[in-house]
Amino acid sequence: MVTKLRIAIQKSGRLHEDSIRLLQECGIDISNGGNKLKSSAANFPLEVFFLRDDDIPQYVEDAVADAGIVGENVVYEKKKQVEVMEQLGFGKCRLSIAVGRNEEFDRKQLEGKRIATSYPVLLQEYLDNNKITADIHEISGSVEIAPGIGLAEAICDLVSSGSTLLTNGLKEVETILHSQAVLIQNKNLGEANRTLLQSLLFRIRSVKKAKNNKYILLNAPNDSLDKIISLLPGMKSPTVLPLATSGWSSVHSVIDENDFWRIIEQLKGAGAQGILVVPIEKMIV
Ligand code: PRT
Ligand code: ZN
Repeated sequence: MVTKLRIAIQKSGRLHEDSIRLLQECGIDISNGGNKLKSSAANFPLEVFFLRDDDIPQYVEDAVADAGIVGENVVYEKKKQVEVMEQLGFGKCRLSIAVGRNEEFDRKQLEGKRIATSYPVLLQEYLDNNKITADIHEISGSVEIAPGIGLAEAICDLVSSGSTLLTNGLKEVETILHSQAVLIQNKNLGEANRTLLQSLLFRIRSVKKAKNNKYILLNAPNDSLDKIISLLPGMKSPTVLPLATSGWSSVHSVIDENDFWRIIEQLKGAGAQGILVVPIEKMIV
């Protein structure tokens, strides 16, 4: 029997599409599930299980799936025996404490208060670390309405844009955890599946690296080449090709997108013209 890597992703919800997209960017063809529980990739020995995100760490710990894609918030709340392999750069949010918009806040004011949350384990850790005793009310959804209906004085919930807090008259006062989607793996993978997962991870890292980098092309007068090359070190060193117009060269390199905005003025100041910045699909370093 051919070995297949089994990976669990969210069936529907905030991480579903980005998880499918990441696999597709890794060159892996899978349908997005529909009503199915699982789907096999056409061109990689991979089977994808579609599950509720909360269940993914357990399935990976139990080796029903070899690996999974899930938020760090879920991984650290569930405390399952799984290994976090890689942050994936999507599903970013934070687990925060929020109180009524008009309340003064000091950590110590949480003492003896009721705090509503779906993350009792992470909240308890935060309270213990800060030597606060409070009453945790675990609720599974719509945590943000708890203060308004008199169930709690504070909440501990995921925040991304902050608009849910705003519309419920709350303000974010403490961040307990910064979270994003991660790739997790079973701790006792067999040799064959470990090798397959390493090859998937290699692809994921190439895709991630490509996203942060851009291919840059520009024209430069030859007497500025030293300066421009020092600004654009690239993967090894830039490619420099002569232009048809004498005294000019074309310089090609790879640049971190954030660095581009920092050095653009210096490139122009050094005489660079016709600067093009284009996306890179995969980057193997
Ligand atoms: O059905 P299933 O159990 O699989 O899904 P779910 O409903 O439990 O999870 P889902 O799809 O809502 O979220 C999946 C994961 O996305 C979470 O575990 C986080 O890792 C990540 N994520 C990123 C978020 C958010 N951003 C987020 N903003 N998860 C939830 N929210 C909620 C938050 O709980 C609050 O209700 O969005 C609201 C706040 O958003 P803002 O933009 O108003 O601040
Ligand atoms: Zn869930």
